[in-house]
Amino acid sequence: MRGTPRGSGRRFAIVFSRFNENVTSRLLAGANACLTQHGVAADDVDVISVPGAWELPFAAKLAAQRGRYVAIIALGCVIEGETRHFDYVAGPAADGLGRVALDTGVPVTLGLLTTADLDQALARAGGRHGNKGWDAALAALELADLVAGLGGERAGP
Ligand code: INI
Repeated sequence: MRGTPRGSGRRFAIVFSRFNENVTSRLLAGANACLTQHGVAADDVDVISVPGAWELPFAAKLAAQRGRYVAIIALGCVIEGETRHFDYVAGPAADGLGRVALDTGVPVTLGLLTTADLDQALARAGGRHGNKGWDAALAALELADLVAGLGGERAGP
């Protein structure tokens, strides 16, 4: 089985980190463009903004607990600096987002860039390596359809 990215009538949340906003705003544009192109109405997308990637799992959990979204798209950008802050933010943010999906049953897709420098990040936010916001939105569309097909059916007790 494979989900089809059908967006019409489906409601999505985007959890959006403002840290490195010159990059994350491009991820957001990519995610929104992908959802629109696949039939999602603008009114069916809620953008929940948080200060940094560290806060993404918490916001994603709040969104999942609302029970109104078929999937959640997480967008952020962690750039390696001179300190070990990167290690304490990037891995836990990604792990936390995965845990939210498994704990709540609502798909959470990962549009979290973890790069060595700004150039690498921009290249993946609408540059020569595509747009990871678009990719995360496409994965959310597919997973939402998979949930509708697999999760919505119960064979028996
Ligand atoms: N948050 C990011 O999203 N990206 C970063 O590169 C980053 N760096 O490098 O520090 C970052 N830190 C902030 C963190 O996510 C929290 O918002 C902050 O620690 C407050 O809890």
